[in-house]
Amino acid sequence: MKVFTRFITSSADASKFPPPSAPEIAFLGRSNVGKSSLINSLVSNKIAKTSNTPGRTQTINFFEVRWPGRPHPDILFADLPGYGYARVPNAIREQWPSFINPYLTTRSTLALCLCLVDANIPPQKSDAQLVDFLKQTQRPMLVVATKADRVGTRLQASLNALRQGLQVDQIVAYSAKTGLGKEDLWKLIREAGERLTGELPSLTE
Ligand SMILES: Nc1nc2c(ncn2[C@@H]2O[C@H](COP(=O)(O)OP(=O)(O)OP(=O)(O)O)[C@@H](O)[C@H]2O)c(=O)[nH]1
Ligand SMILES: [Mg+2]
Repeated sequence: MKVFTRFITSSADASKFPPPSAPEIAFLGRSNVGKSSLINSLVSNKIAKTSNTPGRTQTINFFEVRWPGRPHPDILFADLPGYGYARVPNAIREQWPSFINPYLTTRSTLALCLCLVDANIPPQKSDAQLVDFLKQTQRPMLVVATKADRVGTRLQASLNALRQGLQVDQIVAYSAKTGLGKEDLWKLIREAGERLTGELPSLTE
């Protein structure tokens, strides 16, 4: 079954975020790790702009996701600007504390923070910092290892290294190219949404 997706708004200013409504899933991670590609893969639609140029997404882009036949959005996706890329202009790096930290700490409908890390590279300090920050905020969080299609036979070893380096119990391996992990991740997203709102309709009906 296909979900309906629609871009809602793009904002760099906490006062202009859409009013909290459906449970929200935040996509976080270093520039170029595959945040926008992951959103597109989940909804089978090229709705979020992807690019080979790191730092392309510079505001929080909100998308609504609606199951067929439902009157209101079931879930919102928030595509956040990437961090940790040296060539991202200072102005953007400085925005992190001013609007991303408040978003992560105060957004009432934030149901799950997906922390994306590249499955092909060892744990990075900036990723560990984000994971630690989210642990402190006590927001529900899940690490997703992206671009798993490129890792080949080293995947398990790579996931173990990430789990250890980031000090987390669970990592979902994902490939926007092959769809690996898509079913598992949707299940975890739905469960996170349901913790806020009660039961969501089945996607496989
Ligand atoms: N092989 C492979 N390439 C991927 C995958 N996901 C993303 N990419 C590629 O990685 C690059 C960056 O992807 P984006 O989705 O734009 O990354 P982003 O995290 O949104 O980047 P910023 O918005 O700049 O922070 C693009 O060239 C994608 O095609 C994947 O699962 N497999
Ligand atoms: Mg992006």
